[in-house]
Amino acid sequence: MKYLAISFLVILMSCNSKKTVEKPALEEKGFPFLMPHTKPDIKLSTAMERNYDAYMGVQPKFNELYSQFKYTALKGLDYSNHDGTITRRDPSKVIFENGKYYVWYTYRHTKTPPKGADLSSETIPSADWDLCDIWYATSKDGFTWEEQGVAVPRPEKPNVGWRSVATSDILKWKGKYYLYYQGFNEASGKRGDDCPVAVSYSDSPDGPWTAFNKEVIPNGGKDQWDQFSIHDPYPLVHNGKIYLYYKSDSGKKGDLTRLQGLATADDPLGPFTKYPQNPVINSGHETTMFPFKEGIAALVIKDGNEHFTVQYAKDGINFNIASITELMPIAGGPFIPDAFTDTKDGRGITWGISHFTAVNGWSTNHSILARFDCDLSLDVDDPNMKKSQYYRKPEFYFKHGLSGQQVKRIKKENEKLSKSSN
Ligand code: AAL
Repeated sequence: MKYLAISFLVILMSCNSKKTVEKPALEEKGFPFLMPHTKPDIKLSTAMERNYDAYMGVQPKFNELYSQFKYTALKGLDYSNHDGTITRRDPSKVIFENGKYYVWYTYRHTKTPPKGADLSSETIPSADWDLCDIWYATSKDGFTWEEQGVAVPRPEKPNVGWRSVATSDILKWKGKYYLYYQGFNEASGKRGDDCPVAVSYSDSPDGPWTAFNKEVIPNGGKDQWDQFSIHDPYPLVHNGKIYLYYKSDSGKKGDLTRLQGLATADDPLGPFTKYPQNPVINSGHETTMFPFKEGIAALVIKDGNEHFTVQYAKDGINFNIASITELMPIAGGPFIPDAFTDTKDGRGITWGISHFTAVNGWSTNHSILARFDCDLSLDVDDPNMKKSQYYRKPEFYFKHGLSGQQVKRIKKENEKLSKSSN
């Protein structure tokens, strides 16, 4: 009986072995039908090498630093029927204190919309961020906001920022709060959008704020990339220091280059040391940064070869493209719970406040704040934010139509072609 069972088992195994069809060897080792999640051990093209080496996932939906962005209009803020006399723009990062969210922003309330540097005066703004103060608002949910009023007013002449204080960002350091902002000492646009960075500090996010009344991030030396403007100050705590990222406009008026630099300090009031190999990001404008894993991630928008990319630097200095996306938040100020914790395990972001400029056209030029949502977080998995196709109706594309000059150029090309064919 025992032998009968053994022989039955042998026959069964041999049948099974006949059933297993030999896997066809990858004849020419071609790329497999199902994309491997780890780099396959076959010869790859440059593009496929990059797909495995440069990104955190083989497709956007697996890439923690890829996301779409969704937008929501804020409730609670008045814009005087969008007549251009009130602007709110360039929001700070969002923090959560005293059971509510806080955001600071550039606030302008002037009798007219901006009229340009030549027509500006003590009451007529040259630009949307001229003759501004820093105001703030609070919220329980991040959608409806209650304006609290002025945080940092323009100081008296000749203190730094007497013409306008704009584009602020918040740092919490050893229990105190610091607002960094652009301090304009002339109307923006006289020479260019020229300003250093100043700072005010407080024991409470509700103030009162004391102005340091000195340039805390000075302009660069003559002919340096940041000689005229230190914009978009953006402090984080990293490697036990204050890492303050900033942008500068360099190059000729009307043909500006925007680059992102870094200055670090052990004390919020400085001295700040600029990174010797500045700029650290070759593109961007109002660049948003946040701790991610052991490094720093950046939302790089609008200007430069690498605009509309999410970038990452393990050391917070050497940035590489981590993903390519679209409809990114403009001047995004995210809610970053670990912005100031000197984390080595940055968890990322899911929402924040951004802005839209030139709302309602240039004659009533002003900006509004809005909320953005995304999934650039290690703690959230929102497949709807990881899609790579945005559908837009044809009308959206037709709004981005040809200029008169482009129509003329095409007409000339057609005439030239028809002449040459006669
Ligand atoms: C913004 C920022 C800075 C510039 C101006 C107001 O988007 O880049 O703040 O100075 O534009």
